[in-house]
Amino acid sequence: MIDLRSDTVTRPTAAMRRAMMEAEVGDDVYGEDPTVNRLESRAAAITGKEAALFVPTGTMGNTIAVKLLTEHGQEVICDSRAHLLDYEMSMVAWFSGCVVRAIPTADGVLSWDEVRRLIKPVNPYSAPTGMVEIENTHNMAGGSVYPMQTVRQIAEGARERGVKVHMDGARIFNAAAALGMPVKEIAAPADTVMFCLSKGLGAPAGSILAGPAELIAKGRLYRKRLGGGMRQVGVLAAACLVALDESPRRLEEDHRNARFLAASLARMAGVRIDPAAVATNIVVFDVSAAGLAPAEISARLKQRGVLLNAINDRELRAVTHYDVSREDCLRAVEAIAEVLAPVAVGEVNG
Ligand code: TLP
Repeated sequence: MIDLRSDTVTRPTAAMRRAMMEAEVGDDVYGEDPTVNRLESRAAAITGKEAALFVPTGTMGNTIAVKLLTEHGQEVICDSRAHLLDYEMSMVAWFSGCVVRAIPTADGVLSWDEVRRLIKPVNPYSAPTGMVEIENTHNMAGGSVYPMQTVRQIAEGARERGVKVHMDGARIFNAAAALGMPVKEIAAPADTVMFCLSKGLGAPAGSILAGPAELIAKGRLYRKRLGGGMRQVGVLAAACLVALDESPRRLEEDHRNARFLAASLARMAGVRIDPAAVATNIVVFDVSAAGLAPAEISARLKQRGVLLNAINDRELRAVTHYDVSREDCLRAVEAIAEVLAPVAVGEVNG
């Protein structure tokens, strides 16, 4: 099977498995797991923040960030296809008691002008704005990367108005590779940043929430409340340390494979995609003119050994990662062409 459903499907490398076996561990709820402590200091340094917290998932990292940066009854501004809004089981409301103000965007990238118009001060009617969330790279918008100037404008404008900024940097290392810029520079304007070790970096599980030390100390308590106190979790942190050492430098290869997929898809009848907009490892393409529903295309591809997810009734998403080679991408392109070809000439005839 060629698995392009997500970069979450990557399996730990031999080096990660070795590190897991040899990990020095302790009870992390007591703060005594030396490998977790090493990972957290390393993550703080990488993100340029005072402190970092190891959490089991990106969802938990975002959930804790929203709780730390808002008060009950406030509003969170984000893009309308944000992971926080569509894929996190309404934790913004459930855990933090906030509502989401979603801004539709073409490419997942908010502008300060749009955000500025929606920021609400305290008044007797509205939910006051507590925070803005920036998803960088943006998953469902096709791995788009925020221009740094936009991040800085949003963060500066928000700060002037007493509004916090959280960056969902699940794939911030992909943004760093695309921009040729260190992660800490990308995260600098945000109050808190979450990144995942379990996506393109390939660790079996784990994410990081980084920010000011005082907030992260409080975040540790929320992590416990959410059931995320993990004891001898150095076995996972050890794999995450290997992921930080080895994986970022090869992300550009995933990006090249994604560009290859996008360029090949752009030549197919019934497919709409702008290959120039593919900046990282996610390729979202529109098949509404193909005459087959995305879910049906996905099912037919599965029969040909290619896994791809439909993300709505118009689009499919292909994600490249270290378990798919250029050869695999070529085979995936051939399979997609095969599935779409009879439709393009009118399947009804056959
Ligand atoms: N994304 C997953 C699915 O949940 C859709 C994927 O396959 O891409 N922020 C962003 C931007 C994400 O893409 C994800 C996961 C998360 C947060 C949540 O991370 P986990 O899955 O660790 O909770």
